[in-house]
Amino acid sequence: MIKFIEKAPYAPVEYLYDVDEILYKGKTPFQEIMVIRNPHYGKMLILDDVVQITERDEFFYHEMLTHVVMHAHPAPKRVIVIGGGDGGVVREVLKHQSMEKVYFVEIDEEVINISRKFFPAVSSGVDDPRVEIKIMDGADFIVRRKTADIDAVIIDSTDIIGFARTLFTPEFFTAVRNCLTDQGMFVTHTESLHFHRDMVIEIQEALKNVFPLVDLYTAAIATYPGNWWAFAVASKGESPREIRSTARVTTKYYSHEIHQQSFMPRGLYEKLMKRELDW
Ligand code: AG3
Repeated sequence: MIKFIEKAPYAPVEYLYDVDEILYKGKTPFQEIMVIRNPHYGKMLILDDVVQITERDEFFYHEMLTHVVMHAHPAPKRVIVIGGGDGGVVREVLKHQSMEKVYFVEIDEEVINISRKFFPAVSSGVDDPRVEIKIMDGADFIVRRKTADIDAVIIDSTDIIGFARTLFTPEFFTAVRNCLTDQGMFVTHTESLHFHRDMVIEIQEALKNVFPLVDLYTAAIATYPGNWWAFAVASKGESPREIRSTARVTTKYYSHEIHQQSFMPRGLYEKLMKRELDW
């Protein structure tokens, strides 16, 4: 049987997947795109040899990346999604009836096209009339915006290397803050607490230089290295731990209870930030 090996960025491990079939392989100016089928996970989208989504478990990541900030806001209307060309976050954002406008900013148009073809259940929202697709660098899009009218900015980038790095600079975080409303929320994935702990801490610290309130929640993602995946969330003062939205969305994993349980207990968070965890 053919195998696919992910050499996890910044982690001393490799993940070996059985491959039933290679469905697509192609190159864009930005990266190599591959779609394979695995007996358990179903179709898998792979960019530069790194697993991005699988049919079987994508909803854990997309729901947890999207719904925490979308429920911490009373009624989000205008959202910017950066990256996530597969459309998973856009699909989740559109479940909120308050939504009027989604700016979907993806640097590589091919990821959107391939996802439309191979992952229609994930990209189902990208052609919704409320969605405006922008094919460009997300950092440029944010820096050029001059109005503070966005309720949530959601970063769904590839790993924090290569071209995704521009989305993790102090300048970028400042530009994000400037385009958010007073109740606006920012969220990004920040890799794994096991393998990338320094990065998790550094992003928390960088956000604290820009935002009055910064917090961290986690979710278990089977196909990402380290599996215990961390999300950084920042706001101008409103706590993301609180649920303010009255929206009723249909999800497979996210719930209000999971929202509250996903945040890192304060004691553990303090220890993490002081670099005192001994594991
Ligand atoms: N974005 C985060 C992918 C990180 C995966 N890392 C890894 N496998 N080493 C996923 C995009 C899904 N919309």
